[in-house]
Amino acid sequence: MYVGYMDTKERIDTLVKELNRHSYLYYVEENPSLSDFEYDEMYRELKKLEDENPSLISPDSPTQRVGAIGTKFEPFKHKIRLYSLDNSNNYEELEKWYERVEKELGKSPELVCELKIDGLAIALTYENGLFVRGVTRGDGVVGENITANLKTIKAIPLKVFNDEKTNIEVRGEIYMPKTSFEKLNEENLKNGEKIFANPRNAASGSLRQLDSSITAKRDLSMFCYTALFQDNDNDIKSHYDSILRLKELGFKVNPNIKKVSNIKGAIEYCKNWEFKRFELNYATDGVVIKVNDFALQNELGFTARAPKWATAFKFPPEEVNTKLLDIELGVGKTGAVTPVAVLEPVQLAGSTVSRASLHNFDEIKRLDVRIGDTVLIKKAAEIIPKVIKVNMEKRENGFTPYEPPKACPCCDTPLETRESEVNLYCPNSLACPEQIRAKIEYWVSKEAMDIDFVGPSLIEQLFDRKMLKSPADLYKLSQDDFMKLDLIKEKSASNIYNSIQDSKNRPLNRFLTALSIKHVGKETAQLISGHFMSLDKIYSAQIEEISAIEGVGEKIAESVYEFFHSKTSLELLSDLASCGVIPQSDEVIVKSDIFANKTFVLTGTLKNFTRDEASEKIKMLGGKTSSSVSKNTSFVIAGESAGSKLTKAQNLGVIILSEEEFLDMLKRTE
Ligand code: 3BD
Repeated sequence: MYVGYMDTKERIDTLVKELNRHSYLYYVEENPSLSDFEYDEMYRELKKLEDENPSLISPDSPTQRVGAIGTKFEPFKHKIRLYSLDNSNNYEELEKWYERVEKELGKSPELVCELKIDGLAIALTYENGLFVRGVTRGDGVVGENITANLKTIKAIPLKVFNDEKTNIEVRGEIYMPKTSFEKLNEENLKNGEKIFANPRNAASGSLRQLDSSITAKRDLSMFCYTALFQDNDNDIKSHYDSILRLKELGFKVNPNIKKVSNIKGAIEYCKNWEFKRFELNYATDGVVIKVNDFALQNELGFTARAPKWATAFKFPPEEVNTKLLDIELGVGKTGAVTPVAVLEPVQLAGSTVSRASLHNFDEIKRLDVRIGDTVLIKKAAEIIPKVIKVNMEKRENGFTPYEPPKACPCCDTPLETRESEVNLYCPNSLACPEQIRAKIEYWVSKEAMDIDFVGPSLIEQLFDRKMLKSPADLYKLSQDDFMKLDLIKEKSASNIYNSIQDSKNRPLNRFLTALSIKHVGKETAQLISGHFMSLDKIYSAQIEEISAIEGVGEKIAESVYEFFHSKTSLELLSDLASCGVIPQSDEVIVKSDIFANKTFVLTGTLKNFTRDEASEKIKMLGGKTSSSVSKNTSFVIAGESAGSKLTKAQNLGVIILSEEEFLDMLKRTE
């Protein structure tokens, strides 16, 4: 209990310090030190104390990050203007820039290279160590005051570290991590809200909210790249050292900054990052190259709009415009008919692109994509690029709106829509050749039965020669059959044959995945196979039993039940079984080793599990089970009406657990 004023003040100070320290570790260092739960616990305590003692709220308290709702953003004239950056579009221009610098200075200066973050430029002002104002770049002279929104960004410190006297303006780039951007769009799509074209637009849209509680919900972050010290009593003499100082003060700076001795080193840096940048979780569009030494920067000075001591090397764009030549239709393993954009080939992020995803027909309608249009395509996290926008300026009168197909492009069966799904489906799942081919293709894939030597082109050949009509047929083919195909000699025929035969006893979860049951992907298959442990039990399960598995809903359960009660799937399953394709029980995945070297004996009737389920749990946690009690037994779990094993355990002094105690033990491992 904290009764006295001083006690409360001290406690509030401690909580603010601790919470800010953890927030720093989480959002700036990206190296969490506390669980969300522990953080929330402390946050709640602080909030309660502050509510009771409003006069003790400190400006850097984490509770001060969510502010009020504004009516508009006030313009703010920057104390020191924000310059632009000149660009260099290729290495030749970079070399020319450096030559001019060398000529002006009469020597070859050291440079600093940093990734150019594709976000929004802003300026943060700190007075006496406290964050007082954040303003957008605007036109470099006047921006908008968005302090309330910026305060919600946890990577922005409300107070600098250990230096109460710091008066500083920090500039940098606000961005949204790529993964957060994708997640936001997925949710927005579901909720019928705005879809952002790229992380930059998403960050901008999030910062432009008048209600800062909306901004607070968006995952935004900031990399800082300029420090303007208002007090001139510092001894920082170079850009690189100023970045180190920013880091010391608690700001997030990009870790990929590098000093190089000349332009050669800078070009090497650009080449190094041109493709590696795609592995980063934030968008970059180039490299900023700066003369390191402040004295030399001063000597070079500025043009009307940009410093002469810096230049931006632009990466070839990740998004590019090209012409949509056609919309092709594909039929997937579930019968979903999906549109694919056929494009005039263009270079994008290092490769030639001639096809892009259009998702589904709703997407075509939403974007109003028409054949002949110039479209913006982009390489997303997936390998296949997608069409994100139509360039309406290049729209011509003759381009007509796209009409979705009425019939299957493969078997001409009329297409169907399904409740609450956006796709069009070919209902001819048993006879539509494309669907069958796609199912077999999936059967052999890495995620399913993982049959190494069989790929799409082999399947196509077998399929075209009518040697393959279902996955079961794979197991009926001989080595000689494969040698009838183009370019297949004895050695590879034997590899193909063996890799197919080797897949006969794959674990149940893979087998279940490979069946292409509607709504059952890899993860769901794991849940189901982990629960039932055998194909027979899945066969005979009722819908209720399937939907009772955590993570498996009604819709999935119905689909599984339907599959195992349809005549054609039962034929496939019996065909597979007669070929010797018999899945094995999944291996128990050991989640932890807290029961390592512990042997359990189960006795009596348990209320919450079957014996099998209980031993499953024990094995998952690294323990062993045995059927008889000895002095090596670690625990006996005694259920209802336990008999002789319990007595023996009592005689040997083995620890006896009730079912409740065992449950309690399991709970603590979650
Ligand atoms: C970055 C200017 C200087 C201090 C002027 C050399 C133009 C956006 O990662 N350094 C960076 C980045 C941007 C920068 C400078 N260093 N200026 C920099 C920058 N690492 N993105 N920019 N900017 C910031 C801009 N923004 C909007 C409209 C026009 N220009």
